[in-house]
Amino acid sequence: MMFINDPQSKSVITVIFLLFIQFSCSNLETEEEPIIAVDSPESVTHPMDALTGGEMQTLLSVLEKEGHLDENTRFPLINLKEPPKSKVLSWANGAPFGRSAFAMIKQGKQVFEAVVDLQKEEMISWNEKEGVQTTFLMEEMDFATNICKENKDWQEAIKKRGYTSFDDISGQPLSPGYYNIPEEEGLRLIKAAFMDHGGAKNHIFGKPIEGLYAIVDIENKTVLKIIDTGVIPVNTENHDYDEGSVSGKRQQMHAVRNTAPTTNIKRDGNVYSWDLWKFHFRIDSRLGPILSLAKFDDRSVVYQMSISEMQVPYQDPDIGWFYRTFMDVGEYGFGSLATPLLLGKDVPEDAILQDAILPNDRGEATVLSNVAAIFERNTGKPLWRHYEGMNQTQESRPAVELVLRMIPTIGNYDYMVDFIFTQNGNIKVEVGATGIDAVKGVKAQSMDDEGAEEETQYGELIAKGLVGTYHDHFLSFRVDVDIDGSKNSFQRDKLVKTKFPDNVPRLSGWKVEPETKQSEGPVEKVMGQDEFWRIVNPNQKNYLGNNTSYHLRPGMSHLSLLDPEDYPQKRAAFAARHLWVTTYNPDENYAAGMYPNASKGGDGLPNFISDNQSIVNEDIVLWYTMGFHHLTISEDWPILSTMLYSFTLRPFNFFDRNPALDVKAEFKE
Ligand SMILES: [Cu+2]
Repeated sequence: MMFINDPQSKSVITVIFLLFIQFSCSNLETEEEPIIAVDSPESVTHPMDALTGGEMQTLLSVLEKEGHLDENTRFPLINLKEPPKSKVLSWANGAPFGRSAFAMIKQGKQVFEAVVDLQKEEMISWNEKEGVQTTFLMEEMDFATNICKENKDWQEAIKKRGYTSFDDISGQPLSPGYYNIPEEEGLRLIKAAFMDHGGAKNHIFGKPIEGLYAIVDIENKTVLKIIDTGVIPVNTENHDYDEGSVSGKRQQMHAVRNTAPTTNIKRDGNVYSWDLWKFHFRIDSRLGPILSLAKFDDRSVVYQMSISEMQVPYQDPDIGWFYRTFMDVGEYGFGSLATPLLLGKDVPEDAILQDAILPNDRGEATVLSNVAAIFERNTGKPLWRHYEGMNQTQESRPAVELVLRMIPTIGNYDYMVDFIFTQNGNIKVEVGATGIDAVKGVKAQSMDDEGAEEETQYGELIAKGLVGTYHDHFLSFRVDVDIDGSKNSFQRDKLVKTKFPDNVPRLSGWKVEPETKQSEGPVEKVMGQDEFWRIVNPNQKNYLGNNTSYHLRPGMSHLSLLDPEDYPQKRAAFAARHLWVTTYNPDENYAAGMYPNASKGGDGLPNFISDNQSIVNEDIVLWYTMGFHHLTISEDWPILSTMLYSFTLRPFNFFDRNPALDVKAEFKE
């Protein structure tokens, strides 16, 4: 979910939102020069490198030459069109490679997709896409909230709430979802909710102007409807972080530092090496961090890994809330909303920070400073250890890790996305959810108040007059595994109860029954059935004759509870299963399809698996759902402590023995 502040009141705009508002025009009518135009081509040294500013300029030049660039042309998405996988895999360092760009183009109501060869400066394809809604543009989000203020009904509703000026009121440009509502059919809508940001220092979500919502028709530049369900008194409390501590006794602490000033990280262009790991990293405006070609000891583990989509459905049937089922990656963009990382706070003091160069609405390159970090850390835990009581010997090895981090902020929520590499061959994906709960203004100040029960049916009272609405977060990670090569199978090792022989005094135990999944589809996990998920290379064996494999070790993960026939569920079908397996297809990158905004469902994974291809000894892709229900609590307010969720890829008979055996007990100076 996204928030754009009223440009008239920049005092409360955080640094990052200021940055983004600068990137976009303040409304659809005006034009502004880009703040930063990067037109000198940075060096591209790897086929997976993100587009440079110079390449974005080349894309625009080719479109202009072909007559496809005019004043109304906007770019909801521009990113690298990767070379074919076979070419990337056979590419040798220093050899030439092709460069192409993909562009999603919006010209008025029309949507086009273009692929441009950046070296030949030629158009490869130009296709119109009908019946789809693109990712929102920054300028549309600004426009949607500003136009409401010019609407008479909106002004009346605000005056009715005691406001004489509109200066302290901000709008939230919310995506509309899809609900088969005839008067909304085919329109490009933003649904807006409003906040009073007067006097707010840290965040502005504590003073919702509840009961007042607007539906804005972006394409026709009109307010379709103002909805006023009645006045709810606007919260007057102070929600600043330095107010209202629980104990009032906490003292400033002596420094607790995690520093690794002697870096073991080597960087060659966008290829990083650390310990036995090597991988490529780039930042994409839609997906955020993309990890490619991850190898351990020169053996392939992952061809590519990134988030592919996220859905955040709220659970309140209220007219101002039911539609809130945000698809943050495809509707807003995880890379374009990446935020600066603060050394010593968001990341360790000696982290290496990296900028992103991403396109704005007009396709011009802009720089987002310090939005990615790479660092190593000593976990303070043993990687392995044993105390041998028989002879009183002890051996321990310290567990150090490499972490790659970005933190997109999608309006009220901040998502820390980490890729973590360990010396024993694991890759862990960890997401930390923090930021601000989306709250609904209610009359109840306490659960003892009359009416409080009714007002808290779909959320908890987390501050006076504020209900944290129940919701979920479902993230789909696309993991193109290449375990020792591209041809892999997916195996479920099911643990089954066994009956011990009658001559054994004990009754039962368990053994493993492996099952190779035959064709594309979701993995239906049965409650009470313990199983291990493995990606197996049927063509490679370790020295003991076991096929090499990696274990996908899931973390705690919840599934969607929505009705399968419900539109939000159909639009984010991925959220109803823990895991999906498909064959590799370079055009299948987004779990809910290329155009999730106002989609009716069916695209993405349900479409990818519809041809039911064999996945045995094939190039396969895993789609892991990291889902969590959020029961809001008073400790969430006024800001959420970071909650962590993760899954891990862990070697499973991939090595002949423990690959961390030779980790040294001492660090060198
Ligand atoms: Cu939440």
